[in-house]
Amino acid sequence: MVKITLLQGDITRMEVDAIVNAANTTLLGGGGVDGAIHAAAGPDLLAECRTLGGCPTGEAKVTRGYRLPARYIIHTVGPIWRGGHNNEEMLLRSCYENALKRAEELQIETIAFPNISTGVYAFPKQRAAEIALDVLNQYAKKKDTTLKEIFLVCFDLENYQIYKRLMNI
Ligand code: AR6
Repeated sequence: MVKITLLQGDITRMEVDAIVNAANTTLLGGGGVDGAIHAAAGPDLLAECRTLGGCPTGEAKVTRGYRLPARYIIHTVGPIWRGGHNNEEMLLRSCYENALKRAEELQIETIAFPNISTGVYAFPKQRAAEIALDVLNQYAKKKDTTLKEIFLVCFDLENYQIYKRLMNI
């Protein structure tokens, strides 16, 4: 069983093996959590990102964490919300699934997720939380994984309260 822990705070401060970034398809930085991660990790992160050739929506790619406490960053690209009939839900699900795949390949024990797509990309927060918890609760039942704990790090109070309600805490 993998433990799922809800927190409110800044994901760049997390002392975990990997943090997940909500990036864009260029992987060359931006605002929101992406901007905060690049600012905290330092310029060597951008240099490594330039070698990756971008990342399609729903997929995930790994870099080192540089000046972050986290050893790795798993960059995923959430869907931009365009009304809900453009495969947004499946793509958001893929972000969580593919980030977990990368974590398994790295054979790490702890990972922290932000609330992918719920900022600049405007995915409705309640629905995004339901999708994230659906994937993570399913994954938590797995026995053949090195992962021991998954942290859900909410930056804004609204997301934190949505997750608290959905997790009955
Ligand atoms: N720690 C944890 N969560 C954070 C932090 C932080 N330091 N800062 C913001 N959040 P967003 P998106 C939360 O906009 O919607 C970027 O420009 C925030 O409250 O960062 O996937 C990229 O380059 C929200 O709940 O990502 C892309 O162009 C969540 O992170 C685009 O934004 C996601 O908000 C991606 O948009």
